[in-house]
Amino acid sequence: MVTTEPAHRTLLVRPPSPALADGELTHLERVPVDAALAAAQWARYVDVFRDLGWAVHELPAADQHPDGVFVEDTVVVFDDLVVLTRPGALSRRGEIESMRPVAAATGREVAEITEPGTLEGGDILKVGRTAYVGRTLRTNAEGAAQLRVLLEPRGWTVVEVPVTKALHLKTAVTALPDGTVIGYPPLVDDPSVFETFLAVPEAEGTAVVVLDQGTVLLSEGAPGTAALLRERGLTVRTTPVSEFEKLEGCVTCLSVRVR
Ligand code: CIR
Repeated sequence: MVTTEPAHRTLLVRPPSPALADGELTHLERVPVDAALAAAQWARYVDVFRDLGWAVHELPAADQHPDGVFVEDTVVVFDDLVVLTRPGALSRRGEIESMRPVAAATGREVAEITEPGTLEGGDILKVGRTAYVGRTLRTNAEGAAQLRVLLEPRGWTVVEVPVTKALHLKTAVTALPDGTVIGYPPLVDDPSVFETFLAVPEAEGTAVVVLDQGTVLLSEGAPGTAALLRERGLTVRTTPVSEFEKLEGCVTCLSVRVR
């Protein structure tokens, strides 16, 4: 049987700013960033999805926002609800403006985190109907509370997770297609908050994007994690994101997957 992949999955992305090297840093030391390499890595990352039949929606470049490429932090999708965030990093607040029309164009209901709440998408990990919300320097109690008010009536369970060793919750943990939470132990405050937890051997291995029930996308910088996940029967695709990892980014934060 021949099946054609309908473009019912849309990838929201924004090209890297020429000022990427000036992006925010919280836990890492600043090191030189190769802007040309970053642009090439970004294009390769987008191609992974394009080749799989995803529709790609490219947001306008936001050259004045060094961290604008990390679109995951600005919007989070829950079923038919799109939540525009309010970044905790002041330098990132302006990224929301250009995301507003994109959120509206999804045709879904749009809600927005408002002052004094702050919340960044990197702090939201969805596992089944549970939304784990990292409490970090970027996502405050009020932001988490506003999200809870939006999600609980829609049948979501909201679990707040203290995060002190990583920028975002999803810098420390993400989830495999079967819901197993994976993380790099030195970055995880308390793995027992998750129903299941699998330790991976590299910090770069904590972030996976679920491409389908049997396939994940992982940083090229995590060969040990790739081997571990393959042993579990997963197909692992890898892509280089070293220039974004220097800015505390990863494979999840370079896009928002609308499906
Ligand atoms: C920041 O500190 O905001 C950026 N340099 C990195 C954001 C990474 N976002 C993410 O993992 N969701």
